[in-house]
Amino acid sequence: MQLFPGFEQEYLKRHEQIWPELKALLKEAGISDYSIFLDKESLTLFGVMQVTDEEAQNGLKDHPIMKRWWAYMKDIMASNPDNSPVTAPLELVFHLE
Ligand code: RM4
Repeated sequence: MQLFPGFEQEYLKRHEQIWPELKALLKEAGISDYSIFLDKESLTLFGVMQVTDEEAQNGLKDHPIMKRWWAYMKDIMASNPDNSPVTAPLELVFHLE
């Protein structure tokens, strides 16, 4: 994902104050150990999460809470016309368990 310049603190603040209902929704969709890292130079955001239920995760994009969060976030990060964040898949090149 891509953050707009000057919104580093605001992005942090919004996630420190993440809505409890969004947190619950993500967990219900089988998401855990969800971290987002910021590359301060490029302002690229890297999300890493465990997903136990791919189907439930795919259904998130149509959920009203998810849609409300994306609408709330679109002023500070690159977004698609449906307000979902612009994302690019990352290729796993190494993993140590
Ligand atoms: C991000 C972005 C993601 C969401 C997290 C919680 O800024 O909106 O889609 O999963 O917040």
